[in-house]
Amino acid sequence: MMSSSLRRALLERRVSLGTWIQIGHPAVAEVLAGVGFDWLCVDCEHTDIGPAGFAALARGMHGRGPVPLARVRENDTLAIRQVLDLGAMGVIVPLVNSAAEAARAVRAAKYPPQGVRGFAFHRGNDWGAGFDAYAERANGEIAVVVMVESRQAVEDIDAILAVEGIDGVFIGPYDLSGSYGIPGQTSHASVRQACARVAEACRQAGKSAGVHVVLPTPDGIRAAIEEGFTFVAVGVDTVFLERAGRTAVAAARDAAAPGGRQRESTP
Ligand code: 3PY
Ligand code: MG
Repeated sequence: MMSSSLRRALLERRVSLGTWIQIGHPAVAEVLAGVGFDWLCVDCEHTDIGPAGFAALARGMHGRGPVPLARVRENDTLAIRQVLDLGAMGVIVPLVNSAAEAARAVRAAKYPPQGVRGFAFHRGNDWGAGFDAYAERANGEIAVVVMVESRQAVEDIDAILAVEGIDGVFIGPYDLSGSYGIPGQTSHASVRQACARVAEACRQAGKSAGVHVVLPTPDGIRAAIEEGFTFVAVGVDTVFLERAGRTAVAAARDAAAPGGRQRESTP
């Protein structure tokens, strides 16, 4: 998917599927960039992935298809500017609780006059070789998505969505459940109601409704899309690795067992 088409897909509320990278090695980006996701989001909030790690992952994705996104470590001007300069074509900003905080994220991500992002030569504009073209397109192509992860954000959802420059919101189900006093109970009725409220507000505002299906199942993805979510993060690299590892070891032990038993019973 082209980065310009990701922002368009968000605003047209077309379904896009991505996943989450928490392992800061470029091989992970190279592998996941080849499996068919529309976008890959590097998690700089809950990992040790800093700017250099993000750049290495973005290089791993380069030219392979998915749009590179970053979940920045916090709603901070420098954190947002750095990942954009390093090649992110969208930011996902955690823990945004109000319209004022959403406006702050937009300002950091947009060049003047809409925002305060500084101009420079950087990886995103081919170290200056593509300065003019990048400067002209950046505000229109870079996606700004803020995370709804608290009861307060759910209550303020209409005001958050009304902020110009916000292309969509993205629910972090774990923080959201924590905010309702039931950490980890992402299927609890209060969390489900909050998700439904956010999805409906996005539909009315004509902006993208995003959600992270951290432990993905076909039913979970189908339910999210039926609920109105259009920007869906499917799993996490670590979850894929853990699941595949368990499946492989279970299969290997199964395959090894008869032979083992046979060997033991052979005189
Ligand atoms: C959460 O569930 O809080 C998240 O941030 C998932 O990405
Ligand atoms: Mg979170």
